[in-house]
Amino acid sequence: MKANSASRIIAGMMKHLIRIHKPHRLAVAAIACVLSLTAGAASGHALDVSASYRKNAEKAFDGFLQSLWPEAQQRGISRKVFNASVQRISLQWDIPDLAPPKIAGEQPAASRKRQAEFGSPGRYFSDRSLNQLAQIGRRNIGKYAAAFDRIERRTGVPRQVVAAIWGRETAFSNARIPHDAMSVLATQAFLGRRPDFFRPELLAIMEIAQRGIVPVAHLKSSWAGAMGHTQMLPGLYLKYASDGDGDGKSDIWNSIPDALATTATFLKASGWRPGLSWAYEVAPSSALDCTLEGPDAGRPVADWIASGARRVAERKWPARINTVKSYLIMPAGRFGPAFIATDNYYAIKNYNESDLYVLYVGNLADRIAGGGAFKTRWRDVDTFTRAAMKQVQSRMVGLGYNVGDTIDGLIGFRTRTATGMHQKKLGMAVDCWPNKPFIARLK
Ligand SMILES: [Ca+2]
Repeated sequence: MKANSASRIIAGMMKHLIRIHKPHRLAVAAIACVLSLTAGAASGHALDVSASYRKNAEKAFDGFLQSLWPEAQQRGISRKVFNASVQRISLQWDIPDLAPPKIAGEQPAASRKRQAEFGSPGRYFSDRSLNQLAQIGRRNIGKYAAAFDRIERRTGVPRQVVAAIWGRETAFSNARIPHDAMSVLATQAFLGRRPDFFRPELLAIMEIAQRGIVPVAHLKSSWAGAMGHTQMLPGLYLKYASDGDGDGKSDIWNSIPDALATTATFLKASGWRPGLSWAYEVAPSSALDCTLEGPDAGRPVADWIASGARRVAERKWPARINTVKSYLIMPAGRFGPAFIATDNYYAIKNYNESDLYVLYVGNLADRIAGGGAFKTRWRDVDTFTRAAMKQVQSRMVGLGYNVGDTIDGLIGFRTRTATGMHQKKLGMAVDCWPNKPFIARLK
């Protein structure tokens, strides 16, 4: 693919999120892969609102912004900074994931949520793009060696892991982040699907403006409000801001070392344990009970080994690992790789709650360190829309199973373990994946 046409395709994909500038030839395919994984990247999600709704909403929005003043004041934000923030904020009607409230008797339909079919996690793990990203990652680890040395000394988080998050989030800063963070966060807090989540983030970015770390015009984000080279929300920045280049301030928007240091500080605070891998892939022949997957069934590694856990490719377990608390992870049930994960798995998961995100970052980190693909192949599984999977989950809740805090249509570990438990009860093969023959038995 020619670089020109590739960057056109990428730019089209990223209409609402990020634009590529000066793509490195090698980086183009890898970047396209990373960015296509980014939620909401697809276009065609804009709201369809009448002129009257728009006018009334703009007016109500002004009232909403003014109503934030008491909380802003409590946070130490001055009237001057508050007024300047309110003045620069404008509703961003074209960002995805909006669900406008009823205003003056009118309520437009929410913007379409992406109803992508999802199936085997295998499609996220393209060897070609992961290897290209790993190559770019190694080059950047060389380029920023001094910063990574300091970060590792301070946090104990390996450079490969921090670099992998950087690669996954912005393709090593090859992506440009075009949105005004304040306006995006205000829009999400007023018109978005999760106003309660975004309201404190909006106040947090006003607090960042109050601190005057960078000019307010530098506060750029994705359409979902994530900022800087490693894409952090304002609330996380306020908690974990770190100085990676030693100039005394934490500028995650302009300084790559600062962004990397802040991300590593977050991982350390999320329970990163130095000296341990994020996970150890285990052979399918280990035949571990897939209903024991997840954070609730943690136990010492020695217990898994006693239950038959063997590492892939005859690898040895590291020394002194027997007493380390660990967890079984089987993202595709018995239809893909299985892992004995450490607390470091959940530290990465704290950055992004998707198991596939953790696996992607973990595998990219391993590849940057010289490793390769997972040894067990992802096999084909039946695919579902979220709406269809929600129905399946509702039926399982009706049978008394816990499929997670919400019926979300995603096949997370609770849906997988509940599937396995019901398969046991029905006398079916226990694979912990809700394939069609299993769903047929739910009716
Ligand atoms: Ca700095």
